[in-house]
Amino acid sequence: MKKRIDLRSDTVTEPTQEMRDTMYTAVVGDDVFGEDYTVAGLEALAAEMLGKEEGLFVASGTLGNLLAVLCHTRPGDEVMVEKKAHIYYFEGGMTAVAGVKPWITSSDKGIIRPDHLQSEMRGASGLKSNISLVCLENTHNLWGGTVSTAQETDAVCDFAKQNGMKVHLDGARLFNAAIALGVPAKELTRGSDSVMICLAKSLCAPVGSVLAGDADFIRKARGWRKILGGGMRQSGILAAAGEVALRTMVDRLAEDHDNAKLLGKELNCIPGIKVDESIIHTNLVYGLLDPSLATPGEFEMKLRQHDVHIFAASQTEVRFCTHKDVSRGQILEAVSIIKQVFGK
Ligand code: TLP
Repeated sequence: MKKRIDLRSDTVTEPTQEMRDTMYTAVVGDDVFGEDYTVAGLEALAAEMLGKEEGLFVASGTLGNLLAVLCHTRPGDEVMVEKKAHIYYFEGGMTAVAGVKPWITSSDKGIIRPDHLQSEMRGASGLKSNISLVCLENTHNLWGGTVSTAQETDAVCDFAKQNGMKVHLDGARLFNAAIALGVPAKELTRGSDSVMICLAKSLCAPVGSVLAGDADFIRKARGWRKILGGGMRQSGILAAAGEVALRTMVDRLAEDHDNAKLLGKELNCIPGIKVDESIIHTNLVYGLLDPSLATPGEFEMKLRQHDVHIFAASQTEVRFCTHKDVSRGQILEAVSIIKQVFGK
């Protein structure tokens, strides 16, 4: 049977056999009572890899980001976010739950520098800034999986600290950034007060994210997690897969990045699709469609009929995401189907 080629997101990845086996035999307890040692093991491993004191296992990246905002701010505060940041663009919790006001900053393709923050530092009233938190994103999803280096992150964290602001890093795909740069992930988190990483994206675990920071921050985040109904019981079943993800799935990300470069190059040869290959360093590829070829919605629908799945990301762009469950051969097959369907 022909296998579907699913390039919508790395969230579609299936757990590995080792993850399934480890889940089956995981030792579990009631995590709300602090008795699930598999969860505790995952949290400790993640904290160690991220250079933070403690970690907290949460159901999703969205929840991890929201807990960070709740812990770092008070209602009425302003939070500096990049205009296409996932936490602002797709997640509603910042305003709906935390009661803070997003304060938008520009960036250089998702990479924020101190001068970007500096130019936005005046508060909403035009008087003293009320900004208590800066949110970063690495890799930056909507800008094409762009990568901020350790130096770029340090610079913006130093600036925030000097101006009395905390920094939270949305690292849903932080390990992709670390592999692309060839540095340990903890170099990219050393200046931030907190970081969220996703286990269920490119690392292929079935569920979950980890929020990490100092012990006091995690104590508060644990309290907020309970208030929001995010306390889980025998969640070691899920954490077991997450631990395998952190141990075994990081180094292989280079393969996804190579496949993304190949895909970007091939797509660029198709008339009507424009890809900025210079920004492909990780596993995301965005293609700008000429309206005469198709709208992103039409592009998505037509390819679906051939069992190739992509994501209409905006009115003008489509997104392709490479991951463990799409081989190099399938990338080439997808390109050949796109040529067949949209070739003139
Ligand atoms: N991103 C998903 C969906 O939004 C479509 C994707 O496929 O890219 N931060 C970043 C940078 C993300 O990309 C995502 C998910 C999240 C946070 C939220 O994670 P989840 O889905 O676990 O809540």
